Amino acid sequence: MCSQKWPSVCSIKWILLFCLCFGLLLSWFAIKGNRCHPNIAMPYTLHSNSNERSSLVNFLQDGKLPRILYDKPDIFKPRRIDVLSITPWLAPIVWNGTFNRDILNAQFHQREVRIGLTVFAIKKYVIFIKKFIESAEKFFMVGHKVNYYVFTDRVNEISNFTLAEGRHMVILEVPAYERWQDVTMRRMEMIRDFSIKQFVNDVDYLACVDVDMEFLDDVGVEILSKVFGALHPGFFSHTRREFTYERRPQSKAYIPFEAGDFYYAGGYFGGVVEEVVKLTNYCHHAMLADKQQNIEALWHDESYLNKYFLLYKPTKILSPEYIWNNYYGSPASIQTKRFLGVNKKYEEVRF
Ligand code: UD2
Repeated sequence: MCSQKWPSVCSIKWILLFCLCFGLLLSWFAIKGNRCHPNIAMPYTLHSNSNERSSLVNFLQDGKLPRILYDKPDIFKPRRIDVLSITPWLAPIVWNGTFNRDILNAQFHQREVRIGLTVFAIKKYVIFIKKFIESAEKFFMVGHKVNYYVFTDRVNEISNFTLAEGRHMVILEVPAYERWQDVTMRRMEMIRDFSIKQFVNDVDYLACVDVDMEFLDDVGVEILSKVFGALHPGFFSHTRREFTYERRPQSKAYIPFEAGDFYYAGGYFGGVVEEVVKLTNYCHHAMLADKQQNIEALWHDESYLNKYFLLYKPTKILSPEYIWNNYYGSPASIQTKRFLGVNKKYEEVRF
């Protein structure tokens, strides 16, 4: 029972209870306010007044920080356990299921990156360009700014393509070397020279690939890094000794049996333009030095590329999904074939 004296003990209890409830209500509104703004996650405590706080909110909105919902990465749940997804020098190996392209796209869109795709269609290889470009329009860097750099000796045989917004084709007329080996090796020299005089002004990244290929699934910004290469589909599960590196010590491409990380495909490398200049310059000079000694490396440009990546490790490696060939079947680890070799009869296209 309450006594009649004011303020009685009972009244004080009621006042305290009221204050407690009011306090709880205020805190609930504060929490709800913060949660409503996705860029300020709780328990982010802002040690600022309301003016500072609203200017931070404006800053975040002005920066157009993306609002993407995605699962939190779980330290104890690797996305793939059947394959190696990081090298001993901490370069990611890109496999299907290991990345979220939405997050990557948002990051690269913020930087408004421009990507160049170099491809050579010399002599009869011009027949491959149509399928190559049409499939690239469907799957290569969709939504980003892309320049196709088509090197050819047959300018008139390159048809007009309808390209999506922000995508352009640049046709570069170059000489055709007589031997197919020289055609494939001299790509290094030409990519280097055009990178220095043109690409460096046009694009941030380059991807340099073979033309007798077709895109079958998305190839996006997940491939981009300072310098990247791709695992050759025929050797990703092989031992060092089985790699078809150049084994003659006289060659600049020489790699002894005890060395080597992976066997990289000659038909896929890239990176920021400055790094592509270093890579192609190295390979071209190594090839010229060998030529003076009358040596041609076993797998031409591919042998020099493998030597380069042994000495200067790539900062990202693409799994063979990115350069598959059905000749190697369909192993379980290859969950998708993003870029596939077109069947070709060598005797028909090389001569
Ligand atoms: C492998 C490599 C290739 C290169 C070559 C060296 C892959 C998928 N391919 O392919 O990059 O290292 O071995 O021997 O890793 N080209 C022409 N006209 C020609 C000949 C070649 O345009 O007359 C261009 C074309 O872009 C072609 C590329 O050079 O895709 C490589 O030639 P290839 O495809 O005949 O070489 P291949 O299949 O032996």
